[in-house]
Amino acid sequence: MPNDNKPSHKDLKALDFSSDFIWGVSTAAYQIEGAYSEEGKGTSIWDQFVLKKGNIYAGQHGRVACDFYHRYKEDILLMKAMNIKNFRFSLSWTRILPNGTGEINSHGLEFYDRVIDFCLECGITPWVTLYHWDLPQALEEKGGWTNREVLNWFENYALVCAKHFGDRVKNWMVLNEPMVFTGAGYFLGVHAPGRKGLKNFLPAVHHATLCQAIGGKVLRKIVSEAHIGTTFSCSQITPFSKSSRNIRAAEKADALLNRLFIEPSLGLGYPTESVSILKRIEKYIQPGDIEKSVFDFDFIGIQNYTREVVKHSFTVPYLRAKIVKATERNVQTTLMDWEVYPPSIYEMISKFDAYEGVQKIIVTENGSAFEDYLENGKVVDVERTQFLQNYLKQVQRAKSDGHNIAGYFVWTFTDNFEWAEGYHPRFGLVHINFETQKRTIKSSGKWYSQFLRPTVALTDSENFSREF
Ligand code: IFM
Repeated sequence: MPNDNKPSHKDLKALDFSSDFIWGVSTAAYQIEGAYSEEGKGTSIWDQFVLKKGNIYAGQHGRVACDFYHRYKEDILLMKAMNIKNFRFSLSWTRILPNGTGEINSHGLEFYDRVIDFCLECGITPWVTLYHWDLPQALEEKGGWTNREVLNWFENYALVCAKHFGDRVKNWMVLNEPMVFTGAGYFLGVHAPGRKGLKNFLPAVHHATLCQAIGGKVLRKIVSEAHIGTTFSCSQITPFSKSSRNIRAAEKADALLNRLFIEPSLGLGYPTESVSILKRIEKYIQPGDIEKSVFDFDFIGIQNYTREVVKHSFTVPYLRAKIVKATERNVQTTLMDWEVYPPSIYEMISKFDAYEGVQKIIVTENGSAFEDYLENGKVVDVERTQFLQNYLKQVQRAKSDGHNIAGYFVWTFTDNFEWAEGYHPRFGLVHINFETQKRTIKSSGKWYSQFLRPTVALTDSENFSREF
């Protein structure tokens, strides 16, 4: 195994990439905004899911989260002070359309107007994701992603957003990690809406695939000079051993975790030859759907954190393959129990770049959850800085090997609500005390800031802890 985990890249600078390389930070509405029922916002599946005991670590929820709804100015100013020029955030569907369809909530549009306008005023480019997992509960009650009607609901939502924000927002992503919201939300039941089984998963997958293309087409039609992408979770898959059964198990996991959503969008259809159970998706495919799933994305957003080691297993239904947990493999892990494995990001950039039809890749998420240590009012997170440096080194390697990689966004700006895991795994460059909402730039945040603008050090007044 290459020894790429050593923190030996002190000199890495943004300028080593290219002057037009895009650097930013990523977030998502439910994880940061709070204000869950303010100014006409409707209930989303996550507002609902957090209510059930046992769904979220320690009964936590995103009702206040980082209070970004009220503190967006301070957070954007902090980004500016940290030399961050690109901010990826998602729109909350129920802030804009409280019931998913029908009446528009003007307060919702106005909130995002304020965020977008303030970003632009601060010289920060907004990168907007249409859907980062917070489906309107009213639509879930009609079947959510399993109901083919979602094609119309989503098209209408995309249309409202494109028309309203398209004059100022040019960088769009349609979906965030469809494999995660269908897999965790509609197969395993561990994310909202908590549904399980193939009967939910397969229609959800097919409808999300179609919506991915529908959203792209709406944006292309309405937004002049739009730069349109969608984002995929992806991990390098390593067979547990060289046995043919383990290699076969790894191929199946790769098809499911890495290929399921990109391939239909490129006109290649679903990878049913690798995972035969996926053939059952045909039940939900109507004439013309294969063509309707295709869209010429300007970029593909890849979101990489770890790799998976996979072995054959008789006991796992359908797939006959299982992930060997990183905690059982004696490797360095994050607080999510994910292996720290920087070469995975290189492999994923190469893999997605190899598809004919992929025009360009942007890493729209990469980051890590580690324990943060508070020392004399400072937040020291050496492991996160090392993680970012080591992964970035691999991104740089991919770039110098000629892969078409155009940008990189850290997940995430401030600590936030990490879905079923609640607030414990902190991924932020900026620490939040969730009792007081006090923001403190971590040492990783200072490092990123220096990395982005290496000639100017953060002044002491910018090295601040801020109480907003
Ligand atoms: O927090 C999530 C994000 O919402 C989607 N990608 C992975 C992150 C870390 O788990």
